Amino acid sequence: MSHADISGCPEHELHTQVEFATKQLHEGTPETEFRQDPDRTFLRKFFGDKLEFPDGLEVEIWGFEDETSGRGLPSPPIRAREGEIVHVTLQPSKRVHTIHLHGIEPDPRNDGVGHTSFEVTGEYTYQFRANAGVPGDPNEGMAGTYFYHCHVNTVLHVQRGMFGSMIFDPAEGRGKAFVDDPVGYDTRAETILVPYGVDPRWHEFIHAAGLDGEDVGLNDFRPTHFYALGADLNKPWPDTPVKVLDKILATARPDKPGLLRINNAGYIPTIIRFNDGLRAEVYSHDGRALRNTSVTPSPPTSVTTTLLGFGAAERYDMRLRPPAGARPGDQFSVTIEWHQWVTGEVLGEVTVPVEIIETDPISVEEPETEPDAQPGPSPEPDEGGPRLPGDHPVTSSPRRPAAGGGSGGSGGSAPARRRRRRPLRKRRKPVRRERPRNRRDAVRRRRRRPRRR
Ligand SMILES: [Cu+2]
Repeated sequence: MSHADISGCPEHELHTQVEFATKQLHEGTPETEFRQDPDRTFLRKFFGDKLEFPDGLEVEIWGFEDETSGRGLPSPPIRAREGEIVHVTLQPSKRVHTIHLHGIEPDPRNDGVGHTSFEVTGEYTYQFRANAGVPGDPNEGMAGTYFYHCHVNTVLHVQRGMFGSMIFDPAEGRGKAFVDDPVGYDTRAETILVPYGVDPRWHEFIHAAGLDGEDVGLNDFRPTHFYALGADLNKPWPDTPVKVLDKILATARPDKPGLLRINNAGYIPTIIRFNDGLRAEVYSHDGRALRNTSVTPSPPTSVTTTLLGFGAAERYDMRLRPPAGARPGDQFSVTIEWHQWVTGEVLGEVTVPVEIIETDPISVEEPETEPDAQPGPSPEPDEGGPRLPGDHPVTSSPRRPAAGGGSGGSGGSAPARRRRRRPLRKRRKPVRRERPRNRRDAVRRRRRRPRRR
């Protein structure tokens, strides 16, 4: 490494990593070094406000808002594509904060870890390029789900609400989860779930509580209210103050499954169960696709489960796999449990319904199909970016079970809701099937006809 003479170099002009590491700012409003033209820009302004949760809890939340999001929890997502240069501009308001781009590992200036770089007073633009994936390469590619949060007095500021999710798509956009995703997903059924529990006592602390060495109780996190935060990622970010999931969407098509991204924002052990025969095919952990690295190139792999355990800030991405024979309108559910660190006691539980959306016909495993029906229209190719609500109507259920907070029932350590053993069949709809492609295919299909009911 070349010699760097830092004597006389102003603190805001530390050009090399050596200079930066040896004479960094403690706090300030530095320029973004090596600034490039961004492909995506995001503004994150600090706010502090009392927000009301669906169960009536009202606590002061600190968070980030952009030009249009309003003050809400979680903070709006950051979403970009592999290969793009991303700028995230933080305006911390009165006190110092940072944005830590958790799991991305940019250079120290742009990582947002305050005590190893700087805390931001007036404004700073974090810059990074979303690392592009290479098929079969476990060391390249950023497509996946990440967590961004303030890294000043971190445990307190994150609990206060200074967090949001980051999602990176492969270069071509939504529809595939990563560069060589062998399955892809139905973009109409993509959901982010952010488990979060509130310890109301922590929402009374001041900005720097505990930093001077006094014991304010930051070693004692006792959440009493629990939420399935999150949103349907195919719709504009909700404008409700506290965004709780009232449902998660899935499909009945194995070749075009629904996608669930889970980004844990809690501190205590968190268990997620998939109920009623629904299973999670996990293909990514902490923003990295699972791969079989015993061979090169390393093909993608996955693990199918009905149970997932989470630590703080941990992410799992999964394809939702309902049982064979599931149909549009069927309902399943996902249950989040928060466990006491030591005793393992379940402190809180929230169940979110999972709903199967209408999809185009599928040519297998549908015995009640009318054989002469014409195929329906194909789904439009996805151009990336959210669609407007209404573009893709979602089947709603008149017998929807209690939502994970959407109707105000998510708070507190409510008694466990009973899980149905069988999925609830709302209604039966004729499922159209593709025309037989050739005579052999037609014969094969006719043989199945006696199974019709
Ligand atoms: Cu902060």
